[in-house]
Amino acid sequence: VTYHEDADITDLEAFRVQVNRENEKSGRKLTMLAFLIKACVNALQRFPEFNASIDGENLVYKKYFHIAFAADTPNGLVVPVVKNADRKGVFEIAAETGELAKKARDGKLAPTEMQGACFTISSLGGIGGTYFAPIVNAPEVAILGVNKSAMKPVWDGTQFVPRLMLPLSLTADHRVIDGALATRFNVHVAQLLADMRRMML
Ligand code: CAO
Repeated sequence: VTYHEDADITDLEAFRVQVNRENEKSGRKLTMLAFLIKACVNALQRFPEFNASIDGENLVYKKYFHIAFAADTPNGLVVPVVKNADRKGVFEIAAETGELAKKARDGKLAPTEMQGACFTISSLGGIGGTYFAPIVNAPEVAILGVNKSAMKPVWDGTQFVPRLMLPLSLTADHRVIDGALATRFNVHVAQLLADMRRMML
């Protein structure tokens, strides 16, 4: 089943642009994908049911956090893996996803760089789309789809204000994850993206 949520990334995107401007000379760059990976790791820690895989009749809970991301290449879709993403900062993750995506496009990914993921993110945000229903990358039990953020009028209780909204689509295997839990996971990810200070809570 796929569950949809919009995350208000107005402040996060402003922060990302500001930090990238500050680091222009060093060549280091933050991407929205890196923040998404960090937010998902936090959500997997909060909701361990998502950090699991189905092995025959057994459900295996993972204590590590390997996050896969879909990469579009001239030879089709490949899914490289950022290992131990919980132990890496956003700059490190952004650099690693950049390197893995380049290797993927060049057809140079080693099999070990595409194995062992706990959870997958499929980001079409650089291309477009409003929402989509990604298919779970078995034996994982959930995948997060992301589309292009857009400025939308959001009611703040007094007036409509323009906010940058990021569409999230979480597909979860209903044999393992109920709808209430999936929606809690989505809400948590959206809250983290709306205010990254929540990562410290
Ligand atoms: N909303 C709006 N803009 C976004 C965005 C989003 N959600 N995500 C990225 N962008 C912007 C980026 O900011 C970037 O602009 P700047 O260069 O000005 O910063 C631009 O789009 C290009 O981003 P990108 O997509 O090249 O880079 P990325 O790090 O966001 O993503 C990767 C890397 C590998 C995920 C991406 O290149 C890719 O291959 N996406 C396709 C995945 C796919 O095919 N999924 C479907 C699989 S089937 O389920």
